[in-house]
Amino acid sequence: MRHPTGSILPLPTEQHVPAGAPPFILTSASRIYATDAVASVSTYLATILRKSTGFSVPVVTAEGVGSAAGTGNNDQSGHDITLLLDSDDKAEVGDEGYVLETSANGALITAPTAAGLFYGVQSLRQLFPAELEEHSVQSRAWEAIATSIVDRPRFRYRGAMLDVARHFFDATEVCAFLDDLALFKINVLHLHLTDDQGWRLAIESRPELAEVGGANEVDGGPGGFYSRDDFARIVEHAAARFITIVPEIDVPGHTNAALSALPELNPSGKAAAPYTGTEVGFSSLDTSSETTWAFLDDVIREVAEQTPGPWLHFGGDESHATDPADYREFVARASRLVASHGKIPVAWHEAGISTDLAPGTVGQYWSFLIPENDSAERALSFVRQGGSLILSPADVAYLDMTYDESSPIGLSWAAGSTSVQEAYEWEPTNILPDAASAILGIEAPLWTETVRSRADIDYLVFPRLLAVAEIAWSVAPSESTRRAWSDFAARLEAFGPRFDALGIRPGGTVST
Ligand code: TNX
Repeated sequence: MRHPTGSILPLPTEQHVPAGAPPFILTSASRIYATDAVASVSTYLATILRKSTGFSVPVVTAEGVGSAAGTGNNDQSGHDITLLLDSDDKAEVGDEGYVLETSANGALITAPTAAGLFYGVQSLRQLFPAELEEHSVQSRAWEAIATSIVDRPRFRYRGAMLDVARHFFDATEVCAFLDDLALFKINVLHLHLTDDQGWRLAIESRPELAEVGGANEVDGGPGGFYSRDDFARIVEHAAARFITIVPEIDVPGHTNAALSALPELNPSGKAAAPYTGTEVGFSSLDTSSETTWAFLDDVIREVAEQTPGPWLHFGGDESHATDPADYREFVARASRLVASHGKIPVAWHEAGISTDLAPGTVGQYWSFLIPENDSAERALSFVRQGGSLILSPADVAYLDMTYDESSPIGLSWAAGSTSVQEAYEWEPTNILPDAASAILGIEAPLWTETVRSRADIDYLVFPRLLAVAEIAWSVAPSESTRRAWSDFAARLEAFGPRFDALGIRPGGTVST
């Protein structure tokens, strides 16, 4: 299959392309019809359309906006786009799905929620020529193939993670990353905010954490941190794209930056030396010290205050410098602390060693497709304690792995390199079959030991994130013949010009 027209990533649940039907055409007379209730989605769409078409694309927010495309309601013409909230769709498309129809009569997106309309907008975007994504006005015709789509996500949690601790990326860079994630219907960005090399979020009650602990990164660069305003900007930018920010404060290991900023956290009373290497597993909070718990209470309270989303991640990975019995007690107490500040605790799967976690604590699994050591047991422990699971199998979902031996950046500890095909061809429910119904969703983490710039991020994230996005959004392979590598690879190849227009230089090559 070569260069399919009207193809969309991630694959929609159902798509019909009527043979020979004339396309929808966006013109200088086109308008967006929508109600005020979805103003954020209509202005978002208008902004995207205006930038490359140069058309004015006014948003018309009349009440009782037409109930069908091109019926002539509200003077709509065949060149207009209508965004319509319709709760009747809910049974068919759930909370985040949508129905999209394009034809010579107009473009119509209906959905029960604004989020659903937003995802419909992402699909509509991909029906136009790639030049739609350019940042300057392009002179060409703007046709979208006639098609009808009914679409809904498979998983509730469709995540990416950015490690801003090993190398710092400022709020502007994170917002640009959010813009790209939105295209693929990703709805969570997990920010790994603290690690041995850096503490990246200002904590008002403990200013040294960010001011001292943030002034470093891997290889000794300047680092940096988010002020409260910066973080609010990220949260807001994400919310406008229906993306939830999940902040992570990694404890009790991965804490050298905190230990270097606050002398009182060290049993010796002396600040630890800053760390700019890439080893893991050497630092630990003093788990039995009430000074540690007073610090954690301040931090978790302030992070929870700045987080509108339901989840707060407290890490818990690779705490090799913490005594095992202390670790067990620590993660139980930390989960309760997070819950006491009104958030659902999330932790890496190691924390499942505790049977006393706050009920409902979510586990993030990062072992392999075939679980190593006792990782399956630890992951299942979250489910037994009323929690669900986020799956990030490192051998296929870790975006910081190299593609192959020729990749200039990336790591390879997770069973070697990860090709685009390997990133695509895995099925979440096969990893821990006993917990298949407890899967909240999947997440692709980008650790940044070797990642220094936006270009580095793009190289490792794209196109593999699209593979993970399709696993998270689209139906299981058993339910559609199109949910297969050959079909995905053809759609990815057709997407190439869109990466160019977006200014993204992807890393992996795809051979079909
Ligand atoms: C393991 S995965 C880590 C990180 C590293 C990553 C590098 C996990 C929970 N911890 O500290 O950055 O490997 O791939």
